[in-house]
Amino acid sequence: MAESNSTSEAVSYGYEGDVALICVDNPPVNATGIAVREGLVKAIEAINEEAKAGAIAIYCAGRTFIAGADIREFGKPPMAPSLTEVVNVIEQSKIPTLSVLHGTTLGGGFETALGTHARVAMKGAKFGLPEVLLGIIPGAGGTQRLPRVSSIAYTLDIAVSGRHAPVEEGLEKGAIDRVVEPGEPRDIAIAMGREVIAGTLPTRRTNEIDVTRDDAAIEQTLAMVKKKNPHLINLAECVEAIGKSSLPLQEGLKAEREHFMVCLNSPQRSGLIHAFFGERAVSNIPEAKGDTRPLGKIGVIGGGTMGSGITTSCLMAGIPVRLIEVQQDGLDRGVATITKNLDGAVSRGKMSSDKRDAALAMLEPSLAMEDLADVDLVIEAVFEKMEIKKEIFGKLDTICKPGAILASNTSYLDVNKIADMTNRPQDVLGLHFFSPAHVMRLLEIVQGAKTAPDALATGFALAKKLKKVGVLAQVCDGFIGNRILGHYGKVISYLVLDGASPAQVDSALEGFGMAMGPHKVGDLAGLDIGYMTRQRRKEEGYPADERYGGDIADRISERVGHGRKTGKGYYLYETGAPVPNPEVDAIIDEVRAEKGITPKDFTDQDIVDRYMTAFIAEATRVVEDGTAKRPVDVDMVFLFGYGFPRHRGGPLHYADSIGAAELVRRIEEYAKEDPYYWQVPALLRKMAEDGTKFADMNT
Ligand code: T1G
Repeated sequence: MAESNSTSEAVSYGYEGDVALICVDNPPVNATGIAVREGLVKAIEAINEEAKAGAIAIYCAGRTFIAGADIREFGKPPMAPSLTEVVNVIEQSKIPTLSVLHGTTLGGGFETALGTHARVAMKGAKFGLPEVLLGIIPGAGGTQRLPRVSSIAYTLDIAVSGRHAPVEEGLEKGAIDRVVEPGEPRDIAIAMGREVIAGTLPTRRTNEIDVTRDDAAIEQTLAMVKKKNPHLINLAECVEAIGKSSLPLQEGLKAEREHFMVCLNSPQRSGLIHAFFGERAVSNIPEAKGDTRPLGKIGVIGGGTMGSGITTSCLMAGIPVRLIEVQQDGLDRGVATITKNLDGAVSRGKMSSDKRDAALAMLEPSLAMEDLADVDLVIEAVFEKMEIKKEIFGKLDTICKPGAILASNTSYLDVNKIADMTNRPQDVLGLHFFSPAHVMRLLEIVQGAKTAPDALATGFALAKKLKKVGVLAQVCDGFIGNRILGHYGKVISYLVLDGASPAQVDSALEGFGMAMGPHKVGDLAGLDIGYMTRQRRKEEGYPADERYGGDIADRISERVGHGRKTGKGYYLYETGAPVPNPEVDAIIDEVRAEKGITPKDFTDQDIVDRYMTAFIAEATRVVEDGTAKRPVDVDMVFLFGYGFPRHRGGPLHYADSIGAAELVRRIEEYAKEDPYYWQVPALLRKMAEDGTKFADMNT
């Protein structure tokens, strides 16, 4: 323990002269679990009892001041004292209290600091109230105390965005009282305690400060959040709570608690916290640990959309890239796209112009594949034709140095076949990026049958360097994401064949939380991509019993256009905003007539239920056959690669809210129409029988 008297396994206190010191030491981020809460209360009470100190300074050991409540406790029965009670005890201490902030003081951590009478922060540290990112709101006084030391407007900014703010900004806004040079938290605690005693560091008790109402800011923010995020109930609850800060403090805290409990009990909280831990869980696997190979310099083959996006991502992470193209004009186009991507990052405030210049300086374009002789890892991002990839990997096998990793960005082709084109299959794996590759965070890391463990671990090391979410996938057509997309994409075509309009399907799924309906997505990406895939599959031969749902889409591509890039597809784009295209209705009627289909009425809920049941069925098979390691890996693929609504946690987290028995019932009902497409996965039937949930498989 850092101090001589421990009041719990995570908190101790001691004295330096007339400054009392309370140290919180609860790795990894000093979250306010029960030991911290109990320890803080006992320490404050003991010091006031002993009455030997003129000031009490709270500091933390380790990498950061308290980074929040312990998220792992959510959903479990609450244990007293609550953090709200702890913060009240700190604030009501007769002896003045202060806190020393370093690292990232977040959520309940910053609320604890707001209970102290002065907040001193180290230069470069950050603070925030990110609870809304977890589907909740600040629940230990943040919505009531920050307006008192700063303003309602600033509290709305910080608490509704959930952003991490620099302490220097907080100083300007009154949230922080002093910013000091970085140093040992304990030393700073002693010095600042002495300043409180000397009166050179002023103290303020928020329960003695009234709030200036700002109803305009409240109303304006309420309107904004309801428009921007209609699915997230917690944002409005947060704004309402902040609006009650003009009440006396204890009444305001009570009101905050009521708003907090509405959110805590919502499925959104469960989904967003699953997303928080899931993002970390996917790389917390044995395959991602252990020895890795160097990542000093990377080669990228292909300067098209994907190759230039991948190159941009590596350059932004500070990794030099040698970009290979076969023609000068292709190479020039690639360099121009990369330059545009980097300029976009600067204009979006994602990087400084100096960093952009430095990144560009690390780009070495070349027409000679031989220039890849000294790179540590090559990412092939050329046309999705197996013959082309086999030829390239055959050459790389002779050009690249021993131990260099050879990766393909293929989105569905067999990585094992590619590996067999080389004498080094142990160096080969798939690194499937998602377009735009310098923006989308998902990276499917595809393990070949012979991929060496250190090569696979290096794939995860690269994901971390690129700040991507690396998910392990096994080889199959489409790996995890595209395989499941390929399945549920069919149910969308069946819905339109059987009676729904493309616009109704889009609107129903956007109401479920999808950022954009599938037909709008198709128009945006280009309908020709799906058209070519369907023709390829036709050549390979669809299963005889499979109901072909592509006739409508085929005729749209053949007669109308490929979406936005040709000015029309499912929608018309003359005015910019998408308008349903009447030509499509004529095609739909024509195909239904040819197939003798009498259109049925579907409610929006019918559409969501069929879509999600198909989605979950294939996702279950992907877990069942081991293509994905666990349900959480499938969830993260769709949160970080496909725009699945984050507050739903992902398709299999959402499946647990429906239950396996109901899902089996639905599939059996739908199977009466189409027994080939609607089949119950064995795993799902077993779950229905034994009551297990997907969450039980995520350990
Ligand atoms: N509770 C429990 N575990 C946490 C945690 C938390 N609040 N924050 C981080 N961890 C774990 C994380 O799972 C990982 O564990 C390890 O710490 C390192 O985290 C009442 C109710 C602080 C910026 O939302 O944003 O307070 O995988 O890998 O990239 O109003 O963690 O090693 O086993 O992310 O350096 C509000 C969430 C909570 C902050 C550090 N606080 N955490 O990032 O490391 S709600 C938050 C973060 C609340 C009050 C309400 C980040 C970080 P493991 P890491 P990092």
